[in-house]
Amino acid sequence: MNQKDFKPRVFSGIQPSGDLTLGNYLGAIKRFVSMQDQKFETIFCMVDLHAITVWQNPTELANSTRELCAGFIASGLDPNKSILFNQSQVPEHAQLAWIFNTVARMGWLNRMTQFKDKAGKNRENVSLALYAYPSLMAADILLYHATHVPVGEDQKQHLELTRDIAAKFNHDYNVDFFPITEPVIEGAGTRVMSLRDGTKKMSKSDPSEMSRINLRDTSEEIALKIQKARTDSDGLPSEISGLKGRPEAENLVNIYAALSNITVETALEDLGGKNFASFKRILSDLAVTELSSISKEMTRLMKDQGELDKILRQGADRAKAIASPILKETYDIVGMVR
Ligand code: AQP
Repeated sequence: MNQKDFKPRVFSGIQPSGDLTLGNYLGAIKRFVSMQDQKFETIFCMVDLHAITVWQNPTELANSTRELCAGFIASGLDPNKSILFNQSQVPEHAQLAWIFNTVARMGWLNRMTQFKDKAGKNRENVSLALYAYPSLMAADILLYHATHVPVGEDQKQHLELTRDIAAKFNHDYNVDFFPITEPVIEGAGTRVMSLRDGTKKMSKSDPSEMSRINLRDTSEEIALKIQKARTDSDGLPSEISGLKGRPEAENLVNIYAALSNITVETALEDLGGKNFASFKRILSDLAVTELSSISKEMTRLMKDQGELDKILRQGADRAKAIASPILKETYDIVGMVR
């Protein structure tokens, strides 16, 4: 089956499940902004239906959704250029996810490492929705016939599943309807690790506050967390090979490169030979400069919740205008009478 020409369209989402981290910023938002300014049509979603796959306090969920919207805008996403909305305002996401639940195989979902990590030993007690999460994620993307999905490295397996679902749907119904999406996982920021353990992902839900930098941290908190970040006893190498087997050092260099918009190679040309104390001072100045302006702007935007809600509603209307005909056509293909 030949792939027809799908329009280059970017879709990505973030869960309003807590404070945004430097991982979300470098792995996702900063890259969303750069794609917004390229040739793509861009759609970015606050995926509240995903967030409730684990328990969320309703008041905090609403607040986190608005705060995420403020974070998007403060980081440079422009609601006039990109479509910004929250997922639950476009019910077509859940409708397409149900169709995809019939396409995805249990064996595929059983292999998802994010489910295994999040469920841990509590497998019998987690929600059914947490298990079905990747099928909803496939629906988020394919509902817009998105061709490119910028995400962090941790989402790679879910994107492969999205491709499998699209291919199986197209095959089963003998159509060329859903595009085979390209994951966009490039640059130094796609895998930001915990500041306490360089082998663990930096995550909103890590119980240790010192493991992550939040976008809303004060300058003092950012500086303290970087100063206390775990390192080893060697200095910084001038070449990438010198970072091998040193996950904490590698992580801090990656963060430096991603914040400076340079490659790790170029970063090491500047940093090689420095000790961690002086490198951490440079890194913390860099992080404070970039994040404090975002945080200030978020505080300003959060004062006008009516305006944020309006942006989300208008974004949802624009999203629905794309999604609704694609869902209708899907229903026709499947044989639903309407
Ligand atoms: N540490 C990270 N490094 C690079 N990218 C990251 N992303 C998340 N953490 C990192 C990227 O951010 C986007 C949105 O992620 P999400 O909030 O929807 O879900 P998540 O990946 O589960 O993020 P968290 O912080 O780990 O949330 P919790 O703790 O609630 O599960 C994605 O593109 C992701 O790759």
